[in-house]
Amino acid sequence: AVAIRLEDYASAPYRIDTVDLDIQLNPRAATITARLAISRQDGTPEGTDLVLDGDALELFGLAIDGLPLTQDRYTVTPDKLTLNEVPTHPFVLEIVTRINPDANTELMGLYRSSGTYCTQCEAEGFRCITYFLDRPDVLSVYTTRIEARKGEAPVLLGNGNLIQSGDLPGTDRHFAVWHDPHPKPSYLFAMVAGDLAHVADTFVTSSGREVDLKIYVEHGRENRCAWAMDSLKRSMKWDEEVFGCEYDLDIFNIVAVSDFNMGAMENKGLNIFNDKYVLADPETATDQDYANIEAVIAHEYFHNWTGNRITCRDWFQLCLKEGLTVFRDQEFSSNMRSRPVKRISDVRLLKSHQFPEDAGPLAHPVRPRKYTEINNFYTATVYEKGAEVVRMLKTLLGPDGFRKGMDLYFERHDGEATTIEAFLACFSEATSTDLGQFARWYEQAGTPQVDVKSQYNAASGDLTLEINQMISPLPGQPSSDPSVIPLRFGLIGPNGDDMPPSSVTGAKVQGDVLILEDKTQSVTFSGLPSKPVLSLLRGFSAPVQLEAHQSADDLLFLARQDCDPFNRWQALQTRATQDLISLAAKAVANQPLKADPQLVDAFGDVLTNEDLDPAFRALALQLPSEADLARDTGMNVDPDAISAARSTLRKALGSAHANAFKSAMSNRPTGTFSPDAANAGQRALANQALGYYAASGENDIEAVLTNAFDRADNMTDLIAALTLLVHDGLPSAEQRLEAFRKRHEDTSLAMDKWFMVQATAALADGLERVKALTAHPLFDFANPNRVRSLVHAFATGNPTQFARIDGSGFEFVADNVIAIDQRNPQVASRLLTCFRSWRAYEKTRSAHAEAQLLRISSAEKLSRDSRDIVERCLQ
Ligand code: B3K
Ligand code: ZN
Repeated sequence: AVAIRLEDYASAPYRIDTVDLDIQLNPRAATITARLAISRQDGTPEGTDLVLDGDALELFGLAIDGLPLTQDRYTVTPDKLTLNEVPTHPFVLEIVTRINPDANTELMGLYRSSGTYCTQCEAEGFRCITYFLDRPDVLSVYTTRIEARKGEAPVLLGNGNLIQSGDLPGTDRHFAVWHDPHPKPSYLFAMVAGDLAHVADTFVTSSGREVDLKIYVEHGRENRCAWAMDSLKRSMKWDEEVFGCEYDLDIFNIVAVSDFNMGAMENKGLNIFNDKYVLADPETATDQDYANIEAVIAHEYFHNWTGNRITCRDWFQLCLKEGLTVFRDQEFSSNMRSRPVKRISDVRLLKSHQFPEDAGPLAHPVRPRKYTEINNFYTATVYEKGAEVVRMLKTLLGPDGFRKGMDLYFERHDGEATTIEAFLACFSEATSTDLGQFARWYEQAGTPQVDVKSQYNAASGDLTLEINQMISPLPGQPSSDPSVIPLRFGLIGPNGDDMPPSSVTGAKVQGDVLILEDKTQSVTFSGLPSKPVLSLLRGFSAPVQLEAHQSADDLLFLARQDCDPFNRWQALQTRATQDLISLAAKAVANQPLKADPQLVDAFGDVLTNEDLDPAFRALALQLPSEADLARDTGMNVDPDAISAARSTLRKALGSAHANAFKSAMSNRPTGTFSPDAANAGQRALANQALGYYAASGENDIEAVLTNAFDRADNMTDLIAALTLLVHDGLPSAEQRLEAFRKRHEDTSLAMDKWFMVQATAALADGLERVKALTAHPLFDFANPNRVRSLVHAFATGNPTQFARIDGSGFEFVADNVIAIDQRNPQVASRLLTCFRSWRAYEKTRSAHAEAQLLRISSAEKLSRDSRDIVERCLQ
């Protein structure tokens, strides 16, 4: 496959001002007639060929201004339709194509999910429906006529507003015509047709327009939409209040489908969602599910301005809409919930997903410069690191400067397909700031490592920091230039209060933020009467890996005293990570393992500190994951040793604080279930405590867990108890798994959890259990959620079984990649990324992993998606 490069960008030679689609739906043969109003762009020479994109289409008709084209006027290849002798004046091109929705297993373009016709066009799915200039800088006004059998699809939905509908007399068919007045790229096109129920509500915008809101679901699921609807209304209000963005159509529709390659899709006025991010009730959804629904509903809604009104010029600019929109949804959730808790959760996600990506063979800049398959670039780097870059911009410019830049961006680029340069120029002009060096955050891959050594001079009262930044060499990036790093700091005095320095030299300072710009910098704080404890990178003010060389005592001091909640959390994590990594090294050397008693005490303090928010305590009690520890170990990773280290500390904590955990685990919210942050936080702490009690060695553990399972009245508590029973391999696990299955077998999203609990059990026969589950009657390779809940969950959430020393875990996942790739390349290539850190394993495991990657790469008929990932992994 050929690489597409940013430097080769050229605008399209033709424009398509309007698109009229007529879609005749039938399960195995849908006929699409597209009428495209085409004209030459200024500067395009007369006679330039018109080259349209297509993907596995059957062409049934081709006409220009009503006259059928003779065969010599065009050529068709599997992915292109080329017209020659193109009229010099504007013309209408009519194209008739036929596709088979039922045979579409890739879930790109037009397909059916449980009988409902739906579409997915981002990034390049529109070309699976008709021939088109399928690129984001071609903006057109769409009118869509949909026709289907009335019994099969009583509901017909398109983008924009419904302008006409009716029955076709003498037939069993009916139709609807939708018109979207906003010019949009083809990737935002959508249609849905099916037998769906809906819930309805309204929202009055700031200028007083009433918008009809509807959420469409399969019949019988209407009572699980309330939270999604509530989240939508809160998002609409928030975007008006915080960004001045008002909704711009009279209708906003959401459709939930059960077969979807990713989370959701922001099609103009017609968002299509994986039902996992819509459906919730206390019986089947966890608190985390509720929080995710709130965030994804907001994210897709926010795209209406950042993505749809202003879109990307080309796919290299993906972070222009994604990073910015993730930042916006993170801010929304922070306002709805606890800001520190949200920040800690987001940073956990960044470090566990993005940092490893950025340190291995799949590393790429936030704005990549080349790709062979764009679907492989919907990554944690583009999304999550992209959001961090926007957050740093806000830190550097301040809230007012940031808002000025955003306002200018909306004003200047509304209705355009634009670039990162244009985005940054708005901030630069609005605040008169040079962002030249800042732009490197978009250009360079890799996580900057920031090393800080400090020295206090008691005689002068000076504290001097020697600060170094660097990015380790990466494939294709042997060297790098220094980044602008906003480093939020505090200097904490012995009583726990921040000590303000009288002056700072050696770096720019804005309030409590040091702005690092050079590879090495020496920064001096003066006027400090005693030696402070340094609190650096407060709030995780930049996506860097900080090494501040702090003593164990200083870290424990910060964990207890820092006024910045993020750093309080981070200090204990750092301290625990150090201890766990040294325990793992002992495990490798077959030495006895014993947890550090000081650390055990520090965790006890968090548990019993009633001044802290329960949600914060729940997070602070959570040990770094095995994947986090593997990442921080660097090379020669032995997952068994890491697991042994982690269970040693868990047991030590459980037994040292068994009584405190026992009382915390029974402190649950009472009364009617509410998914709000306060109630969810209380449940999180109680279940975290239950988990530690399960590790305490007390003799009533099994009774405590079965009791927790049996009396749980919501999914959060139920799945927490079930997870512990299964993961600890307790005898009553099987019976409770069976009870769960009986209760929830008709609820697919709940059964995903049942599969996932078993997939992530680190038991000696974990792999055999997962293999057996692939033959379970409820397992279905065609359903992406089910595949993710079993195979993907195993590969990413069961590190010891995935990386079994005999290589059988890798082999199982590789078998699945190869099999799934035949039907759904996007799901397969995503699964394949679980091998990306293969070189970091100790040599036996890395050899097994390499063998599997080589086997995948030599498989016959590998998709472009999987081929791209496997080749980059092996490079
Ligand atoms: N924009 C979509 C993602 C599309 C993925 C295409 N492979 C959802 C989102 O980020 O909001
Ligand atoms: Zn998005």
